[in-house]
Amino acid sequence: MNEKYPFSQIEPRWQTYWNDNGLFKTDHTDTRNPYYCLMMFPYPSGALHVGHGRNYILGDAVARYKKMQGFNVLTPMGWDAFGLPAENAAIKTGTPPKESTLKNISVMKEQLASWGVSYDWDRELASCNPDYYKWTQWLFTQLYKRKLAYKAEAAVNWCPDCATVLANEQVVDGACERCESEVEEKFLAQWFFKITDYAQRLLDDLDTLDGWPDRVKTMQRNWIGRSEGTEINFALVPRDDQTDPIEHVPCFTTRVDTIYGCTYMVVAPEYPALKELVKGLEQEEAVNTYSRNASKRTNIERMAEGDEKSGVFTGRTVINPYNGEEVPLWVSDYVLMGYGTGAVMAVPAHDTRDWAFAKKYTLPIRVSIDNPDHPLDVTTMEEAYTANGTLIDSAEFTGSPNRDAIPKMAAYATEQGFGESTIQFRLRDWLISRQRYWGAPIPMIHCPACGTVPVPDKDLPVVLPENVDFKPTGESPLATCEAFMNVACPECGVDARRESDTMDTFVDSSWYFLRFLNATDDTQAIDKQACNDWFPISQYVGGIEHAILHLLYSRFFTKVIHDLDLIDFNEPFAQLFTQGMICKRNEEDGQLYKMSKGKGNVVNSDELIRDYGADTVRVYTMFIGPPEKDAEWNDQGIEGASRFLKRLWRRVWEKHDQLTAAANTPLDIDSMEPAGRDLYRTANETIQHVTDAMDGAFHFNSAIAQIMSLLNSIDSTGVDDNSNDQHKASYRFAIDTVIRMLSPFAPHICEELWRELGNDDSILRAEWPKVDEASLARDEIEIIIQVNGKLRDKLTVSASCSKEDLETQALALPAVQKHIDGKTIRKVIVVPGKLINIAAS
Ligand code: ANZ
Ligand code: ZN
Repeated sequence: MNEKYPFSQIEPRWQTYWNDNGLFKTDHTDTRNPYYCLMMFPYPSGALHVGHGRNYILGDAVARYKKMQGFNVLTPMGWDAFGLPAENAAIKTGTPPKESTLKNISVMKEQLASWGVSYDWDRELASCNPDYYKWTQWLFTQLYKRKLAYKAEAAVNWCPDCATVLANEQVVDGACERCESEVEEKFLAQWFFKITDYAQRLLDDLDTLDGWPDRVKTMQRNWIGRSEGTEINFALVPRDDQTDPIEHVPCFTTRVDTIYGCTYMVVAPEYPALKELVKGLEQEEAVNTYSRNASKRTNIERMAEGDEKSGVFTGRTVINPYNGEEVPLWVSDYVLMGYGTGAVMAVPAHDTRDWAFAKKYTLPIRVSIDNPDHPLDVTTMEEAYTANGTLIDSAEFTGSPNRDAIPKMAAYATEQGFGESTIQFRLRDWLISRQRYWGAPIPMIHCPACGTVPVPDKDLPVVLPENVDFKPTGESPLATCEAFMNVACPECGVDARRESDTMDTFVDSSWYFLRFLNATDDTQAIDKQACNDWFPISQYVGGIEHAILHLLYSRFFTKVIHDLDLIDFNEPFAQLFTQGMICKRNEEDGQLYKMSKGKGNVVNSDELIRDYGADTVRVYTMFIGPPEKDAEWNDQGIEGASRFLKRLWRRVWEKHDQLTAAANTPLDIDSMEPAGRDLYRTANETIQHVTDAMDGAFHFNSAIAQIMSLLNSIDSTGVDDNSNDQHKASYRFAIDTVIRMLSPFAPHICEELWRELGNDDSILRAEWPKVDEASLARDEIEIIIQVNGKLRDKLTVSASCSKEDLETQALALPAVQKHIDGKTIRKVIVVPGKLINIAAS
């Protein structure tokens, strides 16, 4: 051992040791105390920086901690290797995606190793490998057979820059999530997964996820968007020639209570019957032009409340079934085809968007809910009244509080046969086809005779061909590859064509966590028994940006796979932890930004590890703040972590003789001198606090702070050759405690010191320290002495002082004597360790 902390020697040595000795390999057939700890698998986008590091270091610390607590910990790692980032990078550099992806994977793997982050690499998987996507494709065919995968013409979000379709979830404020170009709407035949069939289950089971952050559950609830409301048929006033394709225009409303205030109706520009409804009318051209233009705007723009409204009168009218009134039918793009029925009963007096529309086109406004405190006056109202109130001018419902009227009015619609209560979900089916190259080919075949036929199991995987021009054109690149496209129909044998679209990468990531239990198994997608033993995942760690997409799709897949009888559980992740981001201040504008290549504020971890060592980087990264919060990276901060580890190193080096001498001394509190006893107690208190901080919300920052302060106590207590054996033993205990508890954060230095102090086995197999309760008792305690409930004195006694003894001592105090003088003692109440109250009168 040398005086200087030689991190660059010890770190690679222990990394090799852990790896060679399989310390992170898990026998999953040993199901005692299973703990499945999973980090969201990364895109292999290139070198990692310290911002990424937080994620993996956090997960690694959890895994190491749980191992020391005696859990059989499973920590696998894989690569979300298909998809746009890899493909766009490949387009930029000209190297084929496969090549660049595999290269990135090996770079990142080395980086993870250099951080001392350890995984069971025997289970490694990459979604772009045929032995993985074979099973993604197989799952697709299973969904197809269950009618949960279907192809349909649909208005889709189209990113002109990426030249591909995007899922709704990938459109952020009307722009492509990846390249930020404005998203357009297109009509194309696309593949969908019927996630809407699972909407209610996805919603209900959120209530069982006690280990998830509330805000993630709320985001999922809002995304699923369940609305209870009423569907009401407005009869179409027929045209003279009776050529209408429909008799009614049904609308969905959550506010049937406002129906007597309905003054017009609006349909979406894409309303299927619309063209027919206006055929031959004077309004025909205006309506058709309007509909064509509306499709250029995104749903988000169209729904925005502040957005300038536009629309046209269709020339048709409909009848409000509650009061028989004829109201005009308009078309406007603030009504969306994808929600409800694509038609809205408009109540400008009580709905903000209807108000804006009615004002713009001077349509009538009629109040049907009054504000009991300030009666409304249409002529002076400045905005819609959206609060609750009492129904007015609403026939037999007049006078009812509006909320109470909703069920009554819905029941009335059912009675009269023109409507009913219904439930709407905002959740749409999941569009999974992509006109891109770097993805799992959709395993379907189009046969001129049989139609669409799934690729039989024996022909899977449908291998993604290499040597394809993968630059996006809007057409699927695979369609240009004749060798790939031509195939015999598996049912009738005639010449057929393969599906040329690939799958959204979110499909790959919706089931990978199941595959870690049988990553190399070529006989089945999922090992049911092993999954049943290990799921739900004990701890899933990832970014909040996945709160909706990945987590919702994974929950959906888990339910489908459950229904396919391939697993027995319904939810994949018992505990979810979403870590905050590492940010860095921009030197020019002083603003904090998320650390990213794009912002040019990346701190390279390789250099830091070279200069300070991985343990220092790890300790700083975990010390930077509560892990669920964003944190600011500060280059000076790392110095503090560095000084701490150097000090620990030096202490063990300096006190090596005393520490070794105490190796086999059994601890005996009673024969410790006060200083040794205090240190022993402090060490035990620290164990308690650190364990609490780790178990709760992974507050590793406060855990590390506690460990640092224990080292301070060690230093102020000190030890030397003249110290007695029990003092040395206490000192050794405190140092051992620091080393054990610090090892999840700074594993290399702790492993080194642990061995240096005479332990033969890895610190990973050491036990997490347990609190010695007996040590927590203070030697001397202060007792409050009251007479008739009033504080009269205090007494310092030994903690083991008996009740009787205490009473005798208290009664002897001059201050007590003074107050009981001449009185009779009625009762003495002793609250052990706290107070004595003497009742005297
Ligand atoms: C009349 C009404 C009066 C409404 C009122 C609201 C307030 P949530 O809660 O999100 O489900 N709506 C229905 N279908 C629509 C569509 N396809 N596009 C745009 N808007 C649509 O919203 C339900 C409400 O949104 C419905 O209730 C309907 O307007 C509107 F004072 O009906 B309401
Ligand atoms: Zn056929």
